[in-house]
Amino acid sequence: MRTIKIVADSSANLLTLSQIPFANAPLKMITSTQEFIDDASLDVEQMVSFFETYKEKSKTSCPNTGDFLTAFGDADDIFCVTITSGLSGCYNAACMAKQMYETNNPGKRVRVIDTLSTGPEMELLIEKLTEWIKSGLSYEQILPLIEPYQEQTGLVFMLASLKNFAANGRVSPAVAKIAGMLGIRIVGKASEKGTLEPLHKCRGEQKSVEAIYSHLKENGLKQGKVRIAHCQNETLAETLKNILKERLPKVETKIIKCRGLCSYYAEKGGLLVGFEKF
Ligand code: X90
Repeated sequence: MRTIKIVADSSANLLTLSQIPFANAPLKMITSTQEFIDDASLDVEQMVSFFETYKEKSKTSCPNTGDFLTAFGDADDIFCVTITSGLSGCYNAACMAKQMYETNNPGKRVRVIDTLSTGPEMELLIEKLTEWIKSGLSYEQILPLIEPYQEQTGLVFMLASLKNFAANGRVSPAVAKIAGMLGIRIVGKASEKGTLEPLHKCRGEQKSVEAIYSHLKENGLKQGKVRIAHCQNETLAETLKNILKERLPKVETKIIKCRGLCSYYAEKGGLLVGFEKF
């Protein structure tokens, strides 16, 4: 029997999977004096509090090739799920790791998947991969199913600030300015190219939740799955969950806490919503 493993960078907010061998390749949040590694040992709440008051420069860095090789371990067949190549070097590092792994271990295979997204949309794909593997499909049978499934999922989010996006040159200063205004929440989506696309400026959280709901509905959600990742905003995540329960009772919703990377960019209060377009 060939062993199958799923590997994901830490932006997927997953540390373990209960049914399938899994490894997390951690990103890092870096300041001039400290490094936060986004693995199981990270105290996310402490990190968020730290960045709330930290005024100096900070940045993030993706796992390197070696980190991905460590995550691959010695599995025969690997699905390696990464954050969008439009905003991070993760995908490239994973591709280099794939080349080395396959060269050094003839017969072993790695499929690197650029999700053009992050967080809960990555989680949906990982759940789907798990489902396929558990149902007995082989690696070869699963490969052609991945892209069509990716086309059926989306990511919408609500952020109170784009401070860390702007600081790292991942969004234009003009967009960051809007998101910095008191009480204004930016609702946006992952674009087709895997970049941040602002959709609405909302006054207050309740309006932003309604904007998220409308987006889900307009993009085809009827009975599919929704995964809500939040950065210390359980209340708003619950609000959205209740709206979905009431208006689209067939939808199955799960709430997740952001780990380090998503928390760093989403900042306190931020919400990321992965959904199926059916
Ligand atoms: O390589 C690195 O240093 C990581 C850079 C990651 C930048 C994006 C993180 C996004 C976190 C915030 C809202 C979602 C925006 C999604 C756009 C595709 C989550």
